[in-house]
Parts: sequence; C-alpha cells; structure tokens
Amino acid sequence: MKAALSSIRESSSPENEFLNDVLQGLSDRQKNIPCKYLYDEQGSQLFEKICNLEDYYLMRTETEIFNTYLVDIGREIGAEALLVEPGAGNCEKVEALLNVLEKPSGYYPIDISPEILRQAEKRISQSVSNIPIWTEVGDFTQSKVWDNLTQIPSKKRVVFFPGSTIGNFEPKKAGQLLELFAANLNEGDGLLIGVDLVKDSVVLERAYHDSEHITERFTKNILSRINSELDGDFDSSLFAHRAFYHQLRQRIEIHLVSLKEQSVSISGRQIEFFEGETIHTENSHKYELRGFNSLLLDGGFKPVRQWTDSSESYAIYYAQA
Ligand code: AVJ
Repeated sequence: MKAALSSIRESSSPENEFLNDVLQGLSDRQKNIPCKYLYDEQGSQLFEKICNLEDYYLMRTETEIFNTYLVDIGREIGAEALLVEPGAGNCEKVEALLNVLEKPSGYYPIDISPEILRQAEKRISQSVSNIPIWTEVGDFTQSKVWDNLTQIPSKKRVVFFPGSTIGNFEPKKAGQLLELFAANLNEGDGLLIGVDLVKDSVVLERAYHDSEHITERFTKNILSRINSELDGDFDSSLFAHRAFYHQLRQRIEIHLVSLKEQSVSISGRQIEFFEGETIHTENSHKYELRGFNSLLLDGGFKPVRQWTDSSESYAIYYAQA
C-alpha cells in the first residue's frame, strides 16, 4: 500500500497529488490533511471573511502596522526593487507598498491558484502605474517554482511574505522555507515578513474559534472539497471544529473531531474514525520577538529592523540576505 502510493506520487498530476496527500495524511496515526488544501476558491473566500472578523486580530493589526510605518518600510526596501510575493492571495498590502516604493522594478506573485494570480495581475496593473508584472503558478515551498525568477532583471529582489503565513510551518520547516527564500536572493536583497506573536491564550483561541463560526466553515470546507473533488462522503455535521493553544509548542492547533465512530469513503477507500478521533488540519505558530529573530538568523537572514503595534501583538520584520 505504501509502495503503491509513492509510485503514484512520482507521476503526480495536481489532482492525484491532492488524493495522495489526503490518503497519506488520513492513514497517519494522527490523521492530518496538509493545510494548503484549505485554499480552493471557496476556502479563499472564507479566509477573506476571517480577515474581517472582530475576533481575528491578525490582519487588522498587520494592516495597522503597515499603515503607520509604510514610508519607513519603503525606505528600508530602497529603490528599484522587484517585489516577490509567495502565496500572494489577496494583494491589498502589496498595492500600498508598491505605491510608496521608489521606482519599483516589478511585481512577481507566486501562487498555486491561477485564478488568484489573474485577479492579482488585473488589480495591481490598475492600481499601480507602469508596473511590470510576472506571475508564477506553483507551490512556493518547491524550489523549482523559483527557477524562472533568475530570468527577471532587477537590481534588488525583496521577498514579501505578510499575513503570518510563516506560522503555518513548524519551526524547522519555517527555517527551511527561509533558506529557500535566501537561496533565491543575492547578498543585500531583502525579506519583508509578518508574524503573529505569543499572547494571552484566550485571545489566541478566540481568533481561531470565532463567534460567527466562519473559521469552522473554513476548516470544514476541506471536507466538502474532498467530497466533490475526490469522490468522498464526509458528513461535516459529524465533525466538530476544535482550536486550542498548545503552550509548549507555541502554536494554535486546529482539528476536526469525529463526533462518533464512523467510516468515510474517499475514491473507493474506507477510512475509519473512532469517536473523538481528530484530523489535524492546521498549525499556526506564534513567536516571541527574540525567537523570530533567531529563526531569521537560522534561515540565513540578518534582521535589520522590526515594527510592531503598541501592544506587541504582531510584528513585521525587514531582514537582509
Ligand atoms: C493564513 C496561516 C496566517 O494561521 O492565522 C486563520 C490561517 N486558519 N484561521 C493563520 C488561518 C484559520 C492563518 N494564516
């Protein structure tokens, strides 16, 4: 069974990669599904709703820091920079940044969704005058997805990674991701990255278990996606959304809890759940300011400056390769 899975993986098209990853994850002792699959069209729309929730302080706090220090941040980045944005998604922040930069040489978003890239391209070309745009479709954690970047002329590259997306990666993986960014930069190039900070667990847990239940819908959307794309028969009312802060691991964990013993079919395979068994769908790691500084250093960057809101709830760092 293991061998069969890995041989399918070698010839993987995007569809059977999703199937492989789901079957693989659901056969682990702690069942899991990689969180990148949360973001189909529906999931991306729900995530945008999350960003506007009162309980979800992350996006609003990051925007507040951006608005307050935009000129400062622009000065740190300097002139003629090519902004590279892995996992571009909703690009409101890059618009403001591109508009404040001195002669930016272009914008290079990377995303798994061609649809999102099309929208991004359209929006940026309307709101930022004379900006060359190159888009790259793919999973930004794969090094080959970065290969085309070498052909784009620029005096300076700056990787723009806002939204605390880095928090989705376990610290070791996060370090490796930073190394991948650094490998695609020249000395003196930059990284502008947003990260959520450790805080009161009640505040953290509310952000991931919001009173309007949007996060629950966002998480359960993965089950609907499996049903429609992978011929599954999940009944999402038989799973509960659970989000808790794990003090030791410094992260929010999100799980779907099976409310009873049940069997689910996915593309003709049966997956068994015992009552209370969970599917781990997401981690959102939180950092202390000093801890994130060390992560940057481990990843091959020199931290240059950081900006936070007044309650040190969230931070934006500028670092150099
Ligand atoms: C996109 C990874 C920053 O961890 O806060 C929000 C994703 N998941 N609510 C986060 C998310 C559920 C989000 N990131």
